Amino acid sequence: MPNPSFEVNTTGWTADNGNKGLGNTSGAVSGSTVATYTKNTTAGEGVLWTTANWAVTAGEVYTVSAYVRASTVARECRVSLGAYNSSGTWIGYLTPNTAWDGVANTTTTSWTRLSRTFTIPAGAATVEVDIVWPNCGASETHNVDAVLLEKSATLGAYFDGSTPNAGTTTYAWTGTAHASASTETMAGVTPVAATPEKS
Ligand SMILES: [Ca+2]
Repeated sequence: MPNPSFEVNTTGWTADNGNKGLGNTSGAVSGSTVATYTKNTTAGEGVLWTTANWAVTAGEVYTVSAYVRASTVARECRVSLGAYNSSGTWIGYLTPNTAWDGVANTTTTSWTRLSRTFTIPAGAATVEVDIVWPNCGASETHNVDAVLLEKSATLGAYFDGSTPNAGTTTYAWTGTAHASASTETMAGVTPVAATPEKS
């Protein structure tokens, strides 16, 4: 997914019922900056979500994760996938495979990693990533960093295209750095040269 670590800007993300920005007041999970979500002056649901969405097929399994931290007041937060049908009509948040997985109370002192695994249901054509504070206080600020969406049933370590290569595992952006998807490639075994046959 594009812009998972908020190192350049907040392009590709939309703040509902509040405003988005960049911050780094207490350190980042990945890189040096994080996204800030600041609720408007009315308490209620706050959402930071990806403006772009991704084509999916029924039966596919995805795991989405994000690191969240409260700036001022600890709050319940969840990471989710929201789905649209083939006409682009909002279906709603998908039901996670494990109820309540991925929901936690944040703290102001450390990062909490939330994750949820979803099987794409029939009728869903695209999904977006949603970071949701269901009961956000007025004017509160919360931080998000290192968002990962993988086509996998298991939660892996966060990476993006700027993650330093490690051994034979390499990382890259599929396009412009921080504005495209990321790849993690593990080098295959070098083929053994065939032994020439005697002629
Ligand atoms: Ca970051």
